[in-house]
Amino acid sequence: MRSRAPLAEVRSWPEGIRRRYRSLGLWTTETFAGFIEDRTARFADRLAAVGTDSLGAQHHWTYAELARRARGAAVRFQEIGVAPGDRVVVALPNVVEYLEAVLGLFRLGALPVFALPTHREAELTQFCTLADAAAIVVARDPGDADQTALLHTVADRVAAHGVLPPLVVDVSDWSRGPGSVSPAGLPLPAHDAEDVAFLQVSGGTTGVPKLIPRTHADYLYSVRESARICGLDTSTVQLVVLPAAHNFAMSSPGILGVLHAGGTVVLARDPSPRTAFRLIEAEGVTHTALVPPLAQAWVSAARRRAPDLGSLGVVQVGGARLADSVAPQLEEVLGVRLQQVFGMAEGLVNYTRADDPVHLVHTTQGRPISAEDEIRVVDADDRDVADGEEGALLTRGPYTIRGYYRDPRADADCFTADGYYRTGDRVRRLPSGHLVVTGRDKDQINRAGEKVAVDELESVAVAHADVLDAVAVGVPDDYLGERIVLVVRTEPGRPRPANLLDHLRASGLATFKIPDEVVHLDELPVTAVGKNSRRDLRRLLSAHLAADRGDPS
Ligand code: OOB
Repeated sequence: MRSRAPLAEVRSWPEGIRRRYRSLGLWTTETFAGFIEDRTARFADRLAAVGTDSLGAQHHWTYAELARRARGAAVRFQEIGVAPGDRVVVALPNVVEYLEAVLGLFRLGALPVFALPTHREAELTQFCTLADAAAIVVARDPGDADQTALLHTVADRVAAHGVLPPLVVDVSDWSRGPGSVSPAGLPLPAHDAEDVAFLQVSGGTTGVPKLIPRTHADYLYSVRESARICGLDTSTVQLVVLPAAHNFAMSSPGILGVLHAGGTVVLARDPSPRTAFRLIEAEGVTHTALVPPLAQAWVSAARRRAPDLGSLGVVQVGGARLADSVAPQLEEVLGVRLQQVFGMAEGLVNYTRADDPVHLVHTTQGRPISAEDEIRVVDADDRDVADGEEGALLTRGPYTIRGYYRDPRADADCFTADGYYRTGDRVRRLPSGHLVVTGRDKDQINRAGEKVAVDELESVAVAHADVLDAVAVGVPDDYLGERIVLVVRTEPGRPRPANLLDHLRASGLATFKIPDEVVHLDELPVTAVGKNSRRDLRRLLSAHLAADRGDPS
């Protein structure tokens, strides 16, 4: 039988820099397994988590219960053959078993690979193959034939890459069963805190999403600092409406920040204002994190319904640019303090601070977590620009990766020779250190905070027999920030491919990558060297769409 490969080598920080982070006390010897044991013992009787399981039953778990379940999950994984060091793809919605499974994997010493529940065959195959995953964890819906087919397809595609297909672990059996065993003696995994603890997925600028290796030491540093900056303590009740596996919901300060501080995590199964407002009232929620479109949806729903949001103190907004005009409305209508968050799964996270002047909170995306975060804003030749001027954002620091997982080409493109990560974002830095996000260099669409690599979508579109060429562009949208418009060129005189959207769906792309609109053109604008010109296309589309709306030109 073929066996799983050990974790591949990852590009790490130079030894001198590692020593510096250790000696400054930023990196400690704490590992995730130790973190879980320590916090669950320290806060044993406090309420840790509230949410529904995948079959719809409500749960309220104390920290002691969470510890028992994490150990139980660790044993379940161990019994089916998952070993410390193995990678396990987690593809779960915001159900309580997510916490059970993830903490269980950490407790065992296996490495979660954090997929999103909206990822489909294309992405899941990529993650399982690249990570050589021992298992994939899902909440199986017995009535959903598509999901069963999807898991078979993933197994087949992974096998076609010469990799052992992952075992499928169905967490919906967990709540149905008699409850898991509680082995007191489960040993702590023998990990070094500077080992990789898990893999997260990048939004991706080229091809399918890349995997991001994060270590215990770097990530737990960002968790502790985030919890401190955001003022979390045992009285914090954090509502999680964004996908739990996204970096924002996980650690900015997110679920892990709350567990670090001894507060309560409330998982919302869906992000609608109706569900969220009900949970805020019922559970006395104090904090939550939203992407800009949700923030806007909450503001308009709150105007209509006047819910009781009295307990809610802070609403964080991040993942995409919040319009300056929405910021004051949000504070006024929801009766909360806004905190802007500009982060990335690769590392760097910026927060506006509680004592920042209002205009900075309303118009900037915050400043970095750490004095050790190195920020450069550069021109096209990588020369630093002056504060206040726009440029490309480069960064390195104690919790920003130095390389992706098994992707040397992406490493060459996305990191400078001296280890700075090229974020692909355009920013202005103010003298106070606050960053204003002004745009983006990367070929990516940010649809409601979800990132879509344009070339991934385009390559699937051109695989359709009747499509000669395709270009995906993000078109400004009042609600989504950007919506996905796919422009296709077809053979003149031939009928337009009617089933293009079906073709895209059938290819197994994540649901959020499916275009909002398809536009057919006989010719695509090209640059001087004959490449498709996204800029001209964007301009052409804006004019086209403005004309459709009847806007004055
Ligand atoms: C967060 O992480 P990712 O990895 O999904 O996406 C990172 C990218 C950034 O490079 C930037 O392009 C965009 O998302 N972004 C923002 C933003 N926050 C993220 N663009 C403008 N304004 C903002 N406030 O999205 C993420 C990770 C941790 C915390 C928060 C967000």
